[in-house]
Amino acid sequence: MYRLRNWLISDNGVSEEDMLQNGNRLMTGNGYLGYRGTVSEAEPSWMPAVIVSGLYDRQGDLWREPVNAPDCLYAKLFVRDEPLMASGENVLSHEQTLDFRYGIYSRETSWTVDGVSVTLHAERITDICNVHRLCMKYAISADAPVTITLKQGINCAVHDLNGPHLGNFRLDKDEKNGLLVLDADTLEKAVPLSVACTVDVAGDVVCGTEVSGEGAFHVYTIKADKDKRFDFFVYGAVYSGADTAEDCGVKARETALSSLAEGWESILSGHRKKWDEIWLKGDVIIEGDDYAQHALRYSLYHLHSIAPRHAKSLSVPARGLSGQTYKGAVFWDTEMFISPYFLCTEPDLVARFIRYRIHTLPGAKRKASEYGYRGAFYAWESQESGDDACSLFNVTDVFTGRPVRTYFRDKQIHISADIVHAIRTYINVTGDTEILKEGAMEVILECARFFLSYLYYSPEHDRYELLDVTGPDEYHERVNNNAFTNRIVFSVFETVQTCVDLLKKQDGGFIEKLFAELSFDTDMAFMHEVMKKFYLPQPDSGNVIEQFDHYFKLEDCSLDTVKSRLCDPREYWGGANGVAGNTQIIKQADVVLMLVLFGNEYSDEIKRANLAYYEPRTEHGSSLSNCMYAQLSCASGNSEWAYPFFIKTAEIDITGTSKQFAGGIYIGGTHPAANGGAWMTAVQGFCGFSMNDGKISCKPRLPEKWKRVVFSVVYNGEHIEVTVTKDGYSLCMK
Ligand code: IFM
Repeated sequence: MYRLRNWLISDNGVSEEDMLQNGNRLMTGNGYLGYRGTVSEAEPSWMPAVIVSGLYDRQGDLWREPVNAPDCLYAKLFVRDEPLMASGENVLSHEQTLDFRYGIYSRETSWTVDGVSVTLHAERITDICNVHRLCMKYAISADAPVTITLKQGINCAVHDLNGPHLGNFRLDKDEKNGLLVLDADTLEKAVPLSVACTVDVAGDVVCGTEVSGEGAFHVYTIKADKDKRFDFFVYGAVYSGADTAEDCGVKARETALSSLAEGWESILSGHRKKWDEIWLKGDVIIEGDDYAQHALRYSLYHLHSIAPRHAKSLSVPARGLSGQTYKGAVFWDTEMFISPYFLCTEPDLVARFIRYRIHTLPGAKRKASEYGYRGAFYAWESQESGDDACSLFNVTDVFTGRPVRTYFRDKQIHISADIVHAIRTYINVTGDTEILKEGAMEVILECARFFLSYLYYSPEHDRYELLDVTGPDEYHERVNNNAFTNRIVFSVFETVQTCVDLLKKQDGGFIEKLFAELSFDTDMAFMHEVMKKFYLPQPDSGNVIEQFDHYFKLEDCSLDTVKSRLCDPREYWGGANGVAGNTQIIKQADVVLMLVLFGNEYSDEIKRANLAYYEPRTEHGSSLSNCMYAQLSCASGNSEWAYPFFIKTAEIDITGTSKQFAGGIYIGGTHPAANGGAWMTAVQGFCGFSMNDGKISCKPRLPEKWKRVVFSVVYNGEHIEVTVTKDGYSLCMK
């Protein structure tokens, strides 16, 4: 069972299910590597993983997914050839803990063997200073004489969802330095990956080496006894051809050896210092509500542990670096749910996300043309090239085991508009128009062009419409005039106009040249025509906005009724045969999301009417949903109603109770979008914080329990501390 206190989260579970959950709950990461919170002797079925950001591979015709590197911190104890496992029957006590202030994972396990108790205390970090580095302290003690064997090294027996992904293994040993280096190549594109490790051990131990199909290991014989402790310090390194043009093996070797020379204490102290700096900019203090405080900080920890500070152009996958779920792909989650926090605290990270979209523009153009459109249709599930990793059959029917045709890839056209929305918000807040010249202006124009070629002119209504789309509510596919999609696409056209005007003032030559290169003049003229007659669904007489054409005509039954129709708890609710498809039950915030994003265009009355209508009809089957209901509720004056939605969002990776399967496909992992949603709700929702039109403001509407909230933002390059109470707010330069 897990326990949360201050900056610590612990769990003492040993079942396979616990191991799986703790892999997410206790994970450490540094934006480049994600190391799951599994014990170091983990069986492959417990899903240990070292996920390398930006490196993907495909096995045969299975789904492309991120590469799980061989584990260089692998370690397993034996007494008389019997392994000591966290799940063993001879376990006396076991606990794993994550210190999420500093990203330090630790575990303490005691076993009894023939009346002798053996204790292991291990600590490890995914170094936030040198992102290629993994380090572990592994301390063994016993209360009586016993001979213990430790097998430590590079373990290749990793569990892949759709693997394996590596081949052409080459091993290099450097006995003098106790170094093991394993080089391998990915199967699909032969991208090199190298892993190295070396060990520093104080005390009287005998060391041998073991090389097998499972990997390369040092094998230590330890004569343990009362009052003796054996401290092993393991220094590992990972490099891939996706992040360096240099020889990965050489780099991994150098990093492992330089870490050995530097030593655990110094590395740990640098790592802590960097985390202190991160929290200085990124922390949020909530006074009066300890649980909310810990849960929010824990959410922010997860965001920081995947933030790609090491790369100029990289984004974050929907399940962070917690595994291979969702193909390690980048979704709209980044732009709509994760970017707002970083935009206020470390805007450089948002620039990196935008550059990733600039860099993947060719993939988006290929996708548009594949479907017969012009411009840029971004991947629903994007990997390193921007080609869509989303399969046409993205869920499995639980009854037949057959793939189900889904339309996420083909019809969630709002993805291109979400990206433009994020660019526009970035420019509004930072004033950094250079990014437009780096390629973001081209992204905006190509996205606009895509929508201009996608839309439909309805002669009957004399208006432009968007037909055959899927909105955020994925249970209703291929609908017409999804209110959210129409509004956000309209905002793409508005953004074109705003950014063109801005650049004309700053550097007219640039925009003229770009228009000429892209032959955009005709599109621009057409866009102006379209804007005059673009259809934006409006509230009805009861102030409710219909989610899409004829949504109100669908069966209006309760969530419980729909649930009662399920024949299997893992059944997929959407698509042609799903239980929700022909009803008004929706998966996640859709109209509500639109009202949050474009809040200043709608009255509180409209906001309240839509909340009241849609919430009982929402499953919240996506982790992206609760935070939007919470924010809209705050914006329309009801913080108490919002509070439980906030808690559900902030605790999602603590409780681990979110959906683990979508129609037979494993979707577990961490939830960065919800982590970002927790921040949005606390800061933008409860504090009513906004940074718009050159000024910062707050409209406090704190929940009853909250006395004071303190957070930092970067504005015009300055760090500002914002303090919000029930009665007002103050700003202070840091
Ligand atoms: O992007 C989301 C989507 O909105 C709902 N399904 C999960 C995706 C990844 O988080």
